[in-house]
Amino acid sequence: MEHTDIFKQAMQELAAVRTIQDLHAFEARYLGRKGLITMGLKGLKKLPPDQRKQRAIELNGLRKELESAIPKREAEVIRRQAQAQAENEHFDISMPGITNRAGHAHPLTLVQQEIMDVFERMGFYVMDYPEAESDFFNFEALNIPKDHPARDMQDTFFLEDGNLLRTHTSAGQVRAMMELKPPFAAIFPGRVYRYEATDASHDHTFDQVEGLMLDHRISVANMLYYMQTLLEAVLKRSMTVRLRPGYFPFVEPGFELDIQCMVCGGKGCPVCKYSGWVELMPCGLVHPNVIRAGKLDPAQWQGWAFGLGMSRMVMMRYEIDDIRLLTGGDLRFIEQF
Ligand code: FA5
Repeated sequence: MEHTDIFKQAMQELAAVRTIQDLHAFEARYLGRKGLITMGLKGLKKLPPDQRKQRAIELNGLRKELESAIPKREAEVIRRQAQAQAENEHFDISMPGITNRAGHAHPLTLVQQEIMDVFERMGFYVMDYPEAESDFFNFEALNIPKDHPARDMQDTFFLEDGNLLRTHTSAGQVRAMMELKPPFAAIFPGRVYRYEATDASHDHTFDQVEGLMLDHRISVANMLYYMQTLLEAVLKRSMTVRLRPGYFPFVEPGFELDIQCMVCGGKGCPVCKYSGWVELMPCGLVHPNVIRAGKLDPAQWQGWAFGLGMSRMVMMRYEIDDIRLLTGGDLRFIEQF
């Protein structure tokens, strides 16, 4: 009989359903708006009156049955799918895991941190200031007027807005005088830029640390003490240095402090240009014109300043034979620290 057939057929089809998609299709086929049961009930009036009641009972019975059987089947299908997935997955507990690579500080950062620690312990203030700087602070305030030949000592990257990339940390000297008010002692580490050809000991982008102390009675001996403390703290071994006269418009007298090349032990190499010496830390007593630019009276205030070539200091400390490795971004090099 037809109604028994449709009931049996529906139950067989439901038992054969293996996926959720098939189950949804099955549900639509029987219970959907155009499904067999819905259409069957709508077509009742076309049946001879004596068959209508029986047919209605069968179809409604089948609908009730399916409405409770479909959710049960759905739960069963989901359970089987999850089971099949779990059986196909392999978990090998002997496989090595994925480790996270821990980063670490760059050698320039390590040395800068040490320098800051040493000076902070001696009561120095650590100052930060802009890398894009005005001509005034980088040159003019440092006793280097526009047409001064000393401008050629440092080739400059000029910016379109009239500023420049600071060529040396000395650019912070007059800022410090204006902001900190003497007496004070400060260091200002920072990146500096020069439009220069590069070689083993020169880069266009490198780091310096400026030291500046302003007080009433300042002497060269006083300055040498701090420079020596710095060198001993960072290089951590005995070293040979030499002090010779040096010219910088913003100091008088001015000196160059050279260190015997630690890469070759003074024998001569590309880092020291085969001279055995590396220029490391020029210094001097602050020129009265610079003190005036800081709106202070040079009759009252004197100062010393040094400009440490920190990138070169890092080279000496770790015996690195090419400065360009420091900012070259080669991880094989950086990972060694
Ligand atoms: C200056 O920059 C002065 N501002 C230093 C100074 C400060 C003098 C305070 C007096 C008082 P100089 O151009 O020589 O000076 O640079 C200072 C140091 O930076 C050098 O001794 C050297 O160690 C380092 N240096 C200079 N040019 C480069 C470069 N292209 N690459 C890497 N290091 C450099």
